[in-house]
Amino acid sequence: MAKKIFSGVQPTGNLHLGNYIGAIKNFVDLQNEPENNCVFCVVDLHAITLKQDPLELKNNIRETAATFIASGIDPTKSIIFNQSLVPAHSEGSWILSCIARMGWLNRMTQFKEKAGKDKEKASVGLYIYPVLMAADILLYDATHVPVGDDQKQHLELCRDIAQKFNNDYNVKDVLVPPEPLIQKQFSRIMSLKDGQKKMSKSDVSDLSRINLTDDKDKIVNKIKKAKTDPHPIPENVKDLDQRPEAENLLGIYSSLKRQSIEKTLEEFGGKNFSEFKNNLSELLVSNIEPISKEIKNLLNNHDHLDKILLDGGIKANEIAEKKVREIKKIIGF
Ligand code: AQP
Repeated sequence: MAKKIFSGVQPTGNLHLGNYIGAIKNFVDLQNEPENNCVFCVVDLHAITLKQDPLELKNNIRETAATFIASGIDPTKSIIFNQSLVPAHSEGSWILSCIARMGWLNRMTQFKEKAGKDKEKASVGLYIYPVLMAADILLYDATHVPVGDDQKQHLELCRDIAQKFNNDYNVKDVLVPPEPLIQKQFSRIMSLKDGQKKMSKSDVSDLSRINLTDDKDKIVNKIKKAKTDPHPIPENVKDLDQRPEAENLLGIYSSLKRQSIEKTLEEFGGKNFSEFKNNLSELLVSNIEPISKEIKNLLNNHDHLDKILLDGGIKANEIAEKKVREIKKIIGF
């Protein structure tokens, strides 16, 4: 069945292996099913929920677009644009913030994590971030949204907002509640330094993540230094319980090899980590180094990248603006 796909990535720098395995690699697979219609957005309006340096933000918008393309997203097949080019996202977000309930937003764990202890000082934008995300998705009638496991709760909220709008205004299916596409396995890649923490752009330690711009030497060094435990690799999945670092590294390997973790354990069960790490490094280098080189290539031509984003923005605007007009008419504007 043809799917309408929407997903976004924040241009906040340091795009990493977690973003690749949890999101971007799946974007490419979905795009390559010819019947699908895909929209991939550099969500720069989301990025400013935390303070950004203007010059860095501009660079990061281009770098995120370059990462999409270098990873295999083809602008002739998919729409690639940055969110701030399409005013309907902000307009739709305001309207939907009048549908969403405070109680729903109060339950969002990502706000709690990102706001930290001092919630009073967090931006209002950070609090209503999931409403903007709902607008992003609903404006394109997206049926499926590929995301990492950390975005599951935001997608449930998006479905609630869509259903409440349809009920409140007594309209059927004007806003389409989307299905999340979250991989069953390897949907949360963990830090290389702490198997209990998500691999994240904002981790102060660069050794905690493989950046998609890392070269061969950096990748090999980071895997060499990645935390493991003193035991050999087990032969059964259940023996990975309580061994989060081992599970994470084996998961990364399995995901890139597109095989089950059981198959990986057949290959490496009983062996020590140094042998496994050599294989993992090789696999990572063969997957990530071509992307990293292509990102650098693409970043040498800003005009080319800006044109891709602008052309994508024009196409996205046509779709999103039409939807906002439909919503405004229903509301009585
Ligand atoms: N560690 C991860 N494992 C699997 N998927 C992940 N994603 C992010 N981290 C992991 C998925 O990547 C997509 C884009 O994420 P984003 O850039 O919009 O924002 P994020 O989730 O806030 O990324 P970070 O790295 O976690 O940033 P910080 O450090 O700022 O919190 C999403 O689909 C996300 O699920």
